[in-house]
Order: sequence, then C-alpha cells, then structure tokens
Amino acid sequence: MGNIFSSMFGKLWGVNKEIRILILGLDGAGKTTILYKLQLGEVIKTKPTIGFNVETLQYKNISINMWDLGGQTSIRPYWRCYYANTAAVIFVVDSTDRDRLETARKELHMMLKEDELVDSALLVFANKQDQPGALTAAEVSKALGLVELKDRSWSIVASSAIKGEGLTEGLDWLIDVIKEEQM
Ligand code: G3D
Ligand code: MG
Repeated sequence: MGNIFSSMFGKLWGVNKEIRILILGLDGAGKTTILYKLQLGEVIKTKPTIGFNVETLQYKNISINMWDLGGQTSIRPYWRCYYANTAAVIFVVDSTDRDRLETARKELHMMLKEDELVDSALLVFANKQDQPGALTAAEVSKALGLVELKDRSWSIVASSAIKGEGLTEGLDWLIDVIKEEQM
C-alpha cells in the first residue's frame, strides 16, 4: 500500500497550522494495526501515570493521538489535554464484536459531547470486514446510532486493517472535510 497517509495528508501541508487527529475505540478494535498499516513513522507508546495507554505520532504538522476507550471514567478529565483543537476523530469498531457494540456506542456519544470535539469531523471504520460474521457498515452505523448525530460531518467506511482495505477511502473523505473546514 506504500505510504498512502503521507501522500494523502501531503495535500494538507499547505494548511499552516497544526492538525490534530484522535483515533479512538475499544481495545482490540484495530487502531494500532491501522496506524502501522499507514506507515507513518514511529508510533510512540506512552503509559502516563494517569493510567491509560496513549500512542502518539507526529507527521509534519499533523499530530495523531490514539487511545483505548472503555470504563475508566475517573481519568476522563485528563483526556482534555489531548483533544483541544481536534480537527477529526477516527472511531474504530470491531465489526465482529457484537457484545461490545453497545459499549462502543456509549463511549462514542459520550466522547462527542466534549466541548472541544463539537466541531470535529467523525470517521468511523467498521473494521475486521475480512472476518466471517462481521456486521456490515450499515449495521454498525445503526448500532452506534450515527444518524442521531446532528451538526457534524460524519462517515462510516467498511475496512480491514489487516488487508489494508477501506483505509484510503476513509482517509480521503476525512481529508476533504478537514480541508473544507480549515479554509
Ligand atoms: P487496538 O489498537 O484497537 O487495541 P489492535 O487493536 O490494532 O491491537 O488489534 C487487535 C487485534 O485485532 C490484533 O490481533 C490485530 O491483528 C487484529 N486486527 C486488527 N484489525 C483487523 C482486521 O481488519 N481484521 C482482522 N481479522 N484482524 C484485525 P492480535 O491477534 O495481535 O491480538
Ligand atoms: Mg492499540
């Protein structure tokens, strides 16, 4: 697949301010796999004392933070330092994990209520489409209640991080939205 991310996001270099992207999802959804597949460079893993794993990646003027959601409400206040001025949120779902779709829905909607994220675009990857029994993007969309999202640019794309499928399509959409909003 080559370094698609650099060539795609290269189109944004003209935008002279820092662009922040958050990649979120329950553990095991496929976030780390997606980042590695995009071959951006070195992913730096940190385990801050506040108790959650964050993976960070800086690519030119694009800063990407990634972490696993779920359950740890007590540390939520600390998340703020990561999501100020976030241009976009990428939410990754394991489309085979039916049991935790409801948890994913709750976490997503809770996250999007944060003041700093009201203007950010949302790209959902309905990941693990290569697996038998994976829910379709339409089914995942329904389970996540995406139609309830008002005043937000959002899209859901079926993906397989392992095969590298759907990633380009999703990011293409996201880049167009970010460009529109930053101009
Ligand atoms: P996370 O960073 O969201 O926690 P990971 O998730 O990227 O660590 O992925 C969790 C597991 O799911 C990994 O398997 C990874 O290989 C697998 N995975 C990620 N994306 C896909 C996909 O699209 N299809 C399939 N079939 N598997 C995927 P392991 O075995 O290493 O735990
Ligand atoms: Mg991970």
